[in-house]
Amino acid sequence: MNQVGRASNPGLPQSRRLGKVAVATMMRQTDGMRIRRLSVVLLWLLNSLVALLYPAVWLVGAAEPRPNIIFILADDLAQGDLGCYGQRLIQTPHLDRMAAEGTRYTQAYCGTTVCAPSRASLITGLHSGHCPIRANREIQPEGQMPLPAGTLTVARVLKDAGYVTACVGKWGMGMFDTSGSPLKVGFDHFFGYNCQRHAHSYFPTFLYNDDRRFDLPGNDGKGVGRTYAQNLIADEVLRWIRAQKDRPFFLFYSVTLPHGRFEIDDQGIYKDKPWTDQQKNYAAMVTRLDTDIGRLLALLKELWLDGKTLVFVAGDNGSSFPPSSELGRHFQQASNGLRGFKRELYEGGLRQAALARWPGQIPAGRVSDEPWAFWDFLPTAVELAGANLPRDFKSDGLSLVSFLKGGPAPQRDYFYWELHEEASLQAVRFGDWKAVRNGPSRPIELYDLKTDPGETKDLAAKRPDLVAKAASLMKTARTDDPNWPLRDRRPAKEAGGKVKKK
Ligand SMILES: [Ca+2]
Repeated sequence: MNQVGRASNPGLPQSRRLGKVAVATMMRQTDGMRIRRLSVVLLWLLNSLVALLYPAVWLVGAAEPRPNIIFILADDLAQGDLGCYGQRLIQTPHLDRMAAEGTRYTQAYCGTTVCAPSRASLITGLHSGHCPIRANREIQPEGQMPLPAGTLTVARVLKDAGYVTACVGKWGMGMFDTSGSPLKVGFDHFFGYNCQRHAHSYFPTFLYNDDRRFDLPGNDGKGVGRTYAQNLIADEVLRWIRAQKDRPFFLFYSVTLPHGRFEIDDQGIYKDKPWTDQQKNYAAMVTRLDTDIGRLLALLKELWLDGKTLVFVAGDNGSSFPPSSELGRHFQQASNGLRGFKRELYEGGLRQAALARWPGQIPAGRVSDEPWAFWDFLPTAVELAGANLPRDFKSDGLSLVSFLKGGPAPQRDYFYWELHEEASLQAVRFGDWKAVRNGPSRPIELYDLKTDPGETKDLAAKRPDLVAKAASLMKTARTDDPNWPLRDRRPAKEAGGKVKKK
């Protein structure tokens, strides 16, 4: 074919050039040679036809390759901490670029507004009216109330579908010797803090690699030390991704930044600012989160995994401090124009910073104000992985795959949340209506999020019909669980939420 090609007219399209020269050449040959040549040409034409049709065959006949899935959950990150949501004093260039290269969501809802139950909702595909963990429930001396044996998780579903899975960062849903160990609910690998209280220190005296504890000499667990834990965690994330680059993987990167205590090994670009140390530390923690996510995104590019990997970034609950606090006043980020923060079920506690990036699949630069929630993640991952769910399992969520790729958000009747800290709080959103009840004996408050996103005007007295609907949903959207009775005050024996390890 090369010889034929060189003799042809360069002005003609290659197929015509080849055909014309091939026919002219044949006429100079003997009959035997003509037949052989004709066979060659026919074979060439057949090959060309197959080559032309091959992409269509591929598109119709083969499933799309399954993407890697990374969910980065930042602890107590507020929407307003990030430049792409309006922050001006704290630098987050990588996340801002991620938003420009992907989609930014303004009404992405967490599971509920503290760490453990928000995570539990994310990984079980259940809202907090069905989830087995509906509060932070402490176990002494280390760990939190474990996920019950047999809990279905997104990690288990993906692992069974052939994904390799890891959780790196903080866990908070059961120590290694319980049914809630990350290594028993579908993760092949764990690295970091198992216990949430332990994760309050950024200079801990030890961490875990899988279930093996290792010491960090030179750390005292009290705010000073030689090893900043996030540095090890960020390095482990990169090491693990590198090791898995040839097979589909799911990474739950549960970053402790920027949760208090506000500790950092280097205040970086904020060192010389005329701010308090706490303000410098907080800004440096958010920027470190940004830098470490930037390292992860750069590695995906280096490994040519960029177009094969869906990356989510989200906060796990609203800001941990009020707008009137030292940090809130300075950074003006705690509520971002919304009401409430962590531990409350108003929008400031529930709406998270949330970005999704998957080049070629998720539209770049899109900003969506359509609501979705953490319990949608499991069905989304199931669809992307082509995985199957057990027949007797029903997620409260809906797959977001079409929405992520630029379509409308899936329609649903309502979103539901509850939280059991002091009182049992409940909230429900249907359409643009939002109802909050701060205890079973308290009145239901009603807000129109379309005209009043800051939840300032309680319309309950004007719309008893909607209050009745909310009351009905607060009853029917949940299942009773002896661990989580609806009550107005936590009994004194549970003060601090502490339970001795059995
Ligand atoms: Ca949190």
